[in-house]
Amino acid sequence: MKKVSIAIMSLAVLGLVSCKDEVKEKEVTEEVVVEEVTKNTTEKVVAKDKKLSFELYPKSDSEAKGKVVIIEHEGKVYFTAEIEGLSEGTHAIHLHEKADCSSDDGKSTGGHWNPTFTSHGKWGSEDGYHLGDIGNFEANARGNGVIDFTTDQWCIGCGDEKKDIVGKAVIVHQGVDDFVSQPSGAAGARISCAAIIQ
Ligand SMILES: [Cu+2]
Ligand SMILES: [Zn+2]
Repeated sequence: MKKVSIAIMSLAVLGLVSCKDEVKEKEVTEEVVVEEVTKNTTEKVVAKDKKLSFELYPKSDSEAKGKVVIIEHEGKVYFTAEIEGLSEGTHAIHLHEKADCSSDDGKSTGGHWNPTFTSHGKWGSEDGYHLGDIGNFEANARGNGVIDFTTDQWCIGCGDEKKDIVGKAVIVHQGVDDFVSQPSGAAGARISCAAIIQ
């Protein structure tokens, strides 16, 4: 009886090992294929790039929702957010310090992500800016807005706390970031929220 169960167990272990190998082989093949395809297109994504995509959910009784895609490619991070259900006009968008969208007003995400302990401001300003200070974008008459943002000052999951955006949140505001008011640009209610989780 014992012998039989040992035989079955070792079969099971063998089965596991060969499954793992198959998965690995598949991954490698896929990487090669994707890279070959990208050589012939303008597409930025190759299999070794880090990519996150997630939803923005309405907060503060708004209808603002959307999709965020973040890709790290050769040392640069490409951030794209597509948002709908906005009021027409200018809205602020930031990274806030905690990936916690649990509260109805989005305040569970804390203040702006500011790992370099500077003052709030316009991205690139000599007077300082938070690493979460993405800025403003426009929503059209139908309430749709898109923002594209690229930087080499972020990373996805690199573990450097002065660069790593994993564990932070994306917040869209009802109002405009004035780039002056401290500590957050007086951008009003937090109307949409997404947690950046790997
Ligand atoms: Cu904000
Ligand atoms: Zn800020």
